[in-house]
Amino acid sequence: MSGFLIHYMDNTIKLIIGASGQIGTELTLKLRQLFGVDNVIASDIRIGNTELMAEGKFEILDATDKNAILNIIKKYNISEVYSLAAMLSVTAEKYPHKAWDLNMNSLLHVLELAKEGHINKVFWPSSIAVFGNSTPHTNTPQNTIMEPTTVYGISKLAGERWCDYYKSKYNVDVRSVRYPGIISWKTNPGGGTTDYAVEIFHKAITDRTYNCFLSEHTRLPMMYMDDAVNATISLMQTELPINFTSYNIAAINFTPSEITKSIQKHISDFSITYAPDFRQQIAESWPESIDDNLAKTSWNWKYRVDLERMTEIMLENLKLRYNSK
Ligand code: AKB
Repeated sequence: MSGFLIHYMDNTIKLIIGASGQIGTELTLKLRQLFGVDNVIASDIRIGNTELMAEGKFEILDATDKNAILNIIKKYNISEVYSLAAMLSVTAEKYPHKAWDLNMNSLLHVLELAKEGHINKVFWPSSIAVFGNSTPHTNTPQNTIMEPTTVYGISKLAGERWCDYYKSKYNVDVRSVRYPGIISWKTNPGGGTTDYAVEIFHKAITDRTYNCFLSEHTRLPMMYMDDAVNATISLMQTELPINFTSYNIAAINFTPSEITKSIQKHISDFSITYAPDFRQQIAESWPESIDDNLAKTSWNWKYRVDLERMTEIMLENLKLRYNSK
């Protein structure tokens, strides 16, 4: 992973719940690099990719089982938990009750464990899905109208309120950002509306064409994985006062047509077709761009990877992967 090389003086043991997922995988790898393999415990309900499994400790864990989480906390003397297990926007529409159960209980268990004094610090991801049709779509402010229309968005908004409640009522140190769509090549996303922006790179290499489930001019906020991981770790490490629970963070934003043009600079015969489906409605309810001034001024957040650089990194790494098969 390119990017930041800050070294932190921190020997606390960290547990990642949902470590086999898209963000979990790369967050775990980066935390191990920064804090030492023995100080980072990965866990998930399913095993992760070869790199994640080969490198360090891994536990099979059901994020909805509070006792199982507590047992791992005690076993490894964990003091920080990154609680990433969640069902994303598209899958959550298919299984609303299961999604609510997973997204809420996994968070509430960790907040309770922090309240009971078993752990000192919690990271929990929120999302741009907390916003809805009535939210201003351009430069969406930190504090604004929030009327999410998806089960996933409702669970993220409720989660933000729970985090805030535990923070103000029980003094739990819980930190959070609202991730936009995250783009990466190591682990695929699964079940999200922004997943097209990863699929398109795979298809550009394997098929030279992509049939997009969003329409040509649907603009969404996005971020390259290194920036998302950097945001997460720097928020967890900052000693500056963290007064707000879930921070807006922003990097790039683009439409399917714009990302196509960026890919065509490297693969000139790449083409795209459009067949918008039910995911179009979800995308249209979300912001096009995000105002992240509060994160910038509160804990010095800044993204690094723009659309052109991200396209280069994605194509370079995926070409290597497909050529080695
Ligand atoms: C999704 O598309 O559901 C996620 C998100 C924006 O949180 N990537």
